[in-house]
Amino acid sequence: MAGKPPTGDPVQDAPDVAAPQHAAAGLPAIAHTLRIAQKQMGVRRTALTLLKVNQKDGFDCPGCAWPEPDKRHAAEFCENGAKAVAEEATLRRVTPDFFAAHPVADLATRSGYWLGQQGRLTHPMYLAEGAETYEPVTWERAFDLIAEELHALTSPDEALFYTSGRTSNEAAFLYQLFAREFGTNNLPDCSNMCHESSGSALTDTIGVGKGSVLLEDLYQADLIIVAGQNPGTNHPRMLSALEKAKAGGTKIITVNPLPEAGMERFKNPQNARGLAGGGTPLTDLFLQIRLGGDQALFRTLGRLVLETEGAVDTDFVREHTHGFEEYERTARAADWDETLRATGLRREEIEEALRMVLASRRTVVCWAMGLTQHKHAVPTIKEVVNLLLLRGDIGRPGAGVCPVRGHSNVQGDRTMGIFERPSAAFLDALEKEFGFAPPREHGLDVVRAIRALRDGDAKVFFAMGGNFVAASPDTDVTEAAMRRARLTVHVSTKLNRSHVITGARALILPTLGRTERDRQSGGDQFVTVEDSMGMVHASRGRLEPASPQLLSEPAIVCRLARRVLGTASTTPWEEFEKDYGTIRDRVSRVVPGFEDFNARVARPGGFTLPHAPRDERRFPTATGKANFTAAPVEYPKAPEGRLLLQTLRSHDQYNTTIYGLDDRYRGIKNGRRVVLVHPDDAHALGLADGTYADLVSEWTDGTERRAPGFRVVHYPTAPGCAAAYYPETNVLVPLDHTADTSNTPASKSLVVRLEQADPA
Ligand SMILES: Nc1nc2c(c(=O)[nH]1)N[C@H]1C(S)=C(S)[C@@H](COP(=O)(O)OP(=O)(O)OC[C@H]3O[C@@H](n4cnc5c(=O)[nH]c(N)nc54)[C@H](O)[C@@H]3O)O[C@H]1N2
Ligand SMILES: Nc1nc2c(c(=O)[nH]1)N[C@H]1C(S)=C(S)[C@@H](COP(=O)(O)OP(=O)(O)OC[C@H]3O[C@@H](n4cnc5c(=O)[nH]c(N)nc54)[C@H](O)[C@@H]3O)O[C@H]1N2
Ligand SMILES: [Mo]
Repeated sequence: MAGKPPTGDPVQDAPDVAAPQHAAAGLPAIAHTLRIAQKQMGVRRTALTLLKVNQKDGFDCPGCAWPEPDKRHAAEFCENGAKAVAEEATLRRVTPDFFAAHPVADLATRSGYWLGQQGRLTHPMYLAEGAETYEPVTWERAFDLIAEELHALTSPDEALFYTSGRTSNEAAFLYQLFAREFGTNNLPDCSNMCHESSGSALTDTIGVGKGSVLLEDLYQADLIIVAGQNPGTNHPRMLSALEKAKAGGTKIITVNPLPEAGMERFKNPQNARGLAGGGTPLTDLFLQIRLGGDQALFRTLGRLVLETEGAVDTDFVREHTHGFEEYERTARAADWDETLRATGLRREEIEEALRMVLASRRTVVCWAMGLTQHKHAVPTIKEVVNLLLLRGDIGRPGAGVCPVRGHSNVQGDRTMGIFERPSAAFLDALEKEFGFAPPREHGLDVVRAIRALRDGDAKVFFAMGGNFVAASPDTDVTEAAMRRARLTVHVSTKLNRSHVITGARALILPTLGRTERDRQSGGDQFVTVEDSMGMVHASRGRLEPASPQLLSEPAIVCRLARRVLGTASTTPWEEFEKDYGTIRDRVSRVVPGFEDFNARVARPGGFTLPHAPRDERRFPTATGKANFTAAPVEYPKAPEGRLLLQTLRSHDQYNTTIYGLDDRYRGIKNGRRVVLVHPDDAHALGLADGTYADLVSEWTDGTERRAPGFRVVHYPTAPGCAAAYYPETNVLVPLDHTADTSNTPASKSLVVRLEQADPA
């Protein structure tokens, strides 16, 4: 069973636990970075590579999607960005000899950590039907095999084309074009598991599914609320922005069940105060909320604003919004008892937050997975919007919504058309530019794609990056579904679990990473990306590719498209492969905001995409106004003797890529199978610190899922709310446990019981 720790693995998961820390970054971060980087890359390559991260002539950091400030430090550099770079620029290699020595059945017993640590993939590899090992294959043969399986399908909708969020704009644009010329909108992506709830909520309420602030706005804000996000680990460069904002007098409210070190105090490695001194305290008010209590919190803040004389921006509400009366009626009925139950907060804490909201003339709300991965994620984010609308805090400097994206180009991929539910306008533009009739019927997202594989309705699974099997919910169901496929194909840089849980036939197609030079017959190429704030800029790799066999992602799509579509396609795939500038010319005619793409991206720093609510207070919604909404308040409840469990990231991982076994800020060392439990809950359950327990999730249909052998850690989380790392706990997330509307797996609120177990 997938929930079991892998056995054939030399890695020993034996957690050591110390007290959590209260500050992030500082000298230990630099020391830790250099240790990991030099282990992977050696000293010289470490220095050369890390100097090029996020520089104007360098490559975009494959870490996170946080934007680069205009004036860059020589090392605009953060610990976890450096780890992401080291992971890609490693000198270790996974060659055909490696595969010959390791049958797939053996690889399937290894941990994701071990697989990733083997190094970069060097050759296209093929696992034939019934074969025990992957064998090297030529690129031509690989494309033939894919074409053969795609042509054998009864309908193009039996194929799935997944994307992870590191793919460049150019590759993403070609990939969706290929899928649609082939005949399907089945373009599930990691966003479906990530910020889909933000996209849904923002599209309905403000008309644009993206954040409405730029870095400058954070510096100008009077108040920044950071809810459901752990930037110290996942967006470390955001801490520099928060530090700068604080220096200008900004106040910060943090809303989180966990006291995360990064939000407590930041020791900026870029300055002396950060390195030697005590650092900057960031959070002014910490609201230690129960999991999923945010909708109730924002609803009550809205109610209190409504009840305060002169607190509502009535001009803005009258001119720019729709649905105020119904919202007002609903919000005024919000009741303290329910709010306190849902949030676990004290009334005085919420009243203190209200005072800070009222004292602020410009408020920004930032959030990430703590808000998006709940059953009621979409209404929760809409409730954030309600509060901002009341105060007129959208579409003016220093104020707005700031969903902080994950993967470095996940936002750009969506802009380029990686979406299973494309707008008619986008399809019309494609049709006009390329002269074919794109399919109009909507395609499958991640959860529906898994169901289609499970039920035999999808037969070919193609992934442009990512680690679908490990990142998706309900590991056992997902793995069984994947094994039913006729063919699974992964365009990848590193070995991962998705390469060893395969369909009848499988291919691994190795590709260039961000850090690597991309040479085509038309000369050296660069690609472009869009960050979390809608800024588009170029990314150029400098390192020699990990192997001469690698093809770039755009080249892979172009060759695949030519082989699969043949003369049926009049798209100039050969020209696209030669010169990515010709792809950008097409993008500029299909995607709004990209006019004159090549010229504008040539400017240092790139350009900012238009955003109607931000730029002109125009709200392209169905009503033509910004919409207040009035959904009933929901929050997750755990029966007696059960806890709510969130699945989250440690400090030493990038999603399913594990860099190491430590979670420094939380005081965890040398192990990942830990469950953080409030001491009162642990005592009530009779679980001493250091005992081992199985995590058993209970689902409404009566089924149970088990992840065995987690070390219980007494931890200052909100009472009733436990935490454990993803992806080890994905086995616990039922496939049907998803957010309403966005269909995002609700990975932050599982009902679990802890069963005492013998130590592993
Ligand atoms: N180093 C590193 N960087 C990364 C990643 C990585 O794995 N490693 N992943 C990237 C990706 S794809 C993404 S999407 C982002 C993820 O960035 P985050 O969203 O910061 O990632 P998580 O670890 O899932 O953390 C969720 C945070 O929300 C809190 N939280 C959980 N539930 C709730 C809730 O109900 N209410 C509130 N208010 N808070 C809650 C948790 O305690 C935790 O602090 O990071 C990106 N950057
Ligand atoms: N339980 C639970 N599940 C979750 C989450 C959670 O919080 N809890 N978070 C969800 C979120 S927010 C996300 S975004 C998803 C992540 O889902 P994915 O994006 O699918 O997963 P990653 O682990 O980021 O993918 C890592 C793999 O990408 C490949 N790769 C890396 N760089 C490149 C590149 O440049 N090109 C190509 N082609 N391949 C590359 C490598 O082979 C590596 O093994 O997981 C989701 N799953
Ligand atoms: Mo994500």
